[in-house]
Amino acid sequence: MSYFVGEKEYFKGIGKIRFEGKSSRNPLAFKHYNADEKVGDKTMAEHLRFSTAYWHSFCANGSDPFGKPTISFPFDSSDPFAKADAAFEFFTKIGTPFYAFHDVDVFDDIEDGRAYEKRYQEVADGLLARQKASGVKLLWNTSNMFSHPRYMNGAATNPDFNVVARSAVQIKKSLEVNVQLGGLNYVFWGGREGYMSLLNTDMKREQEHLARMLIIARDYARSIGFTGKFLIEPKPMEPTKHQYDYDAATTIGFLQRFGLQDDFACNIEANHATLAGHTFAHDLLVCSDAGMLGSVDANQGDAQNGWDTDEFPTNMYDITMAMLIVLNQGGFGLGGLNFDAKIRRNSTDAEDLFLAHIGGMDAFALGLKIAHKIKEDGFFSNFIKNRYSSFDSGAGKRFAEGKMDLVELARIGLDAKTKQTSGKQELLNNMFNSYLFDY
Ligand code: XUL
Ligand code: CO
Repeated sequence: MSYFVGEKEYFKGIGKIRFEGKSSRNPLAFKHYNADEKVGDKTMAEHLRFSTAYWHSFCANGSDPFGKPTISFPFDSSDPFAKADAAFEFFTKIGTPFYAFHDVDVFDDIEDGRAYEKRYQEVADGLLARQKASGVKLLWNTSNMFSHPRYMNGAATNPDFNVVARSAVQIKKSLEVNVQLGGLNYVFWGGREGYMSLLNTDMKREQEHLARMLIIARDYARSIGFTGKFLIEPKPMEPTKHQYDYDAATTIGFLQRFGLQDDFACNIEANHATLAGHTFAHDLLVCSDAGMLGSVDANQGDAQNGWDTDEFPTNMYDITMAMLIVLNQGGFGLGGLNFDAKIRRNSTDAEDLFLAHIGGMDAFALGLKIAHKIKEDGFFSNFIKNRYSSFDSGAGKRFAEGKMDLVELARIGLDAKTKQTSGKQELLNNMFNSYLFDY
């Protein structure tokens, strides 16, 4: 595998990032992520399926509502092929086997729909060549239908049909590119699919239009040979005040209502789950329980801020809980761990992007190892199982299986002896810490 496919090396002075083990003090080495090391019956690379996000790593320049760009790239940002060369150099040096992008991350957006299609195709051909040269694969692509001013009132949920139709240009072309690049999933994140005021919004109609768009996108993609999963990425708000894909439970209900549950699953982003007032683990488990946990946008928010800070993940408690849920469902399937995360605005050294990914990959590798041990030991799963054991036999079992009516249940209740049973939360917290910190 070559480290870079272009003529030029962009990240000079930084070589392939290698595993050196936990005693290493080399900041540009992995302490836990050892791609070929087995955890249970799979290698770490097979379990974790890391992906680099194009938009944060090669597009976001540090500008925010208060300030200008701070981050300068080692490539000409207006040249999509130079950008792609730098991106694939980065993927191969850091060792993320997958990547993900929006259409307008890989080339500058074009107003004219036909010119947009033509340019996207040229760039897609270039991406395919780089995928082949490097072995890096497409975890998912998506269409950015939230940045352009035409989408200020929504894309598929826009009250103006012409805007809905223009958004279809992007979806259709992105699906064609996905099939060409062998994408495993296709993502819909509806940043503007929601409302700011009910005084100007027909919510029912907008949601029905959104479902129509998902249905016809699914049908078209299947007709051109897409065999992967469609993923909806829930987020409660930001940029819209109220987004229709609020959280995992809302999204799953929506998909089931329109009969989309077999083709679609969720892409759960940690910082979106916390914005919805949940934990990362909560939204993961809601999806997993429904058989609809497709993939993860790995990041974390800031406990004191009420917005999407998209920080690289470092919180071992959250990460270990996440990996436990993924292991319990037997892995990611077609999904993976996509670092939808950005370096801070004042992290301006070229190596900072590498350090950020190393931290995230090491944290998930460590979380995987701990979660594997927790699963093997079975302490928590046995505790939970025992807690519900009164439903495993006799009357409790008949109730759970739907073989008991309310009259019989109440009759049993008249003589039932209820007792206090401790939930043992402190014991469980202490046990979890003992796994995390190995004591
Ligand atoms: C926005 C977000 C998006 C999606 C893809 O909060 O997470 O980048 O992941 O559109
Ligand atoms: Co995301």
